[in-house]
Amino acid sequence: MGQGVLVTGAFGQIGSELVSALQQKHGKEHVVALGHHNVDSSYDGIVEIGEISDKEKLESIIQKYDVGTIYHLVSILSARGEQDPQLTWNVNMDGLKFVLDLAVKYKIKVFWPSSIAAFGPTTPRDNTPQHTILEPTTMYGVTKASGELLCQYYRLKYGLDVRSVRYPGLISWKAEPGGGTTDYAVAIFYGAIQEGKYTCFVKEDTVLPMMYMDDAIRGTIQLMDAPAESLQVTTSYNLAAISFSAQELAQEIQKRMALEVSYVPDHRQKIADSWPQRIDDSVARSEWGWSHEFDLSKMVDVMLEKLHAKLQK
Ligand code: AKB
Repeated sequence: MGQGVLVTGAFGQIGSELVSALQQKHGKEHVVALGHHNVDSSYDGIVEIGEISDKEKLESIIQKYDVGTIYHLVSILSARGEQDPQLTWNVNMDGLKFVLDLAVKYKIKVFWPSSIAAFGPTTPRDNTPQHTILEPTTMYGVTKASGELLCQYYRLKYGLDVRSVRYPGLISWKAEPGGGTTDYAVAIFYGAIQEGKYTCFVKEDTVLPMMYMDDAIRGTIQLMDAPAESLQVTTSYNLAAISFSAQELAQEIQKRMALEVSYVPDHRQKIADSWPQRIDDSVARSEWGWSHEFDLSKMVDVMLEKLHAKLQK
């Protein structure tokens, strides 16, 4: 297997943190960050610029760096996806298909993120089981449910080693998310620190599954390191950490600083209402040892500390 590790969407919310973890694990000389317009100029490592629709470019990168593993993160998220469903399908599905085809050709191991968005209003909302109904009602969710099946197909048909999790809303301070429904759980920290107030675009009693980014990165790498024989799920693993309402998050911040929150639900409320509130991730816990470290209180502590420092610079 090639030593190179390619990360697509490398400068997005997950990519910015996954790339540095992978650099530490594999060495900077083996990790290639593929971005398009939003490349971080302070980034220290190998960068390639290109669109995920450029299959030839992707293939030349694989050859140039002897890529043996791809973390394919490029994705248009749920709220933005509703503004341009066609683009969302093209980016999310065509990009994935290119990556899977090249992975078969070059015998590459693949990580691809699914999401709680693969679920829909007919899915049990509490303790959502690993194997359940996937009838998403957003285009983003449609690409996640379809992507899961496509990955499974490549695994069964071509023996491709492709691994995947259903991420909940991810909370981080380094790079801001963009175009997602769970973005309020990050934006509220910026509002708190910069203005002492925040207008939340979902109702106060909206409960969604969330996770602090460090847990997500650790879990992702842990899944990729797990022995193939221990992995029985052929689509994507449910992955959970904490579930809280928008109001519970606000109150946890208010225990530490002054914050005024108003709730003005917009079109994203409907998306949030179509997703589960709590996920049962016991299969991931038993098959490859997943466990989270950050509860709500610890996550709020670290978010406030890190963001304060970042915004003061
Ligand atoms: C979104 O809100 O679209 C994403 C997700 C849950 O996949 N954060």
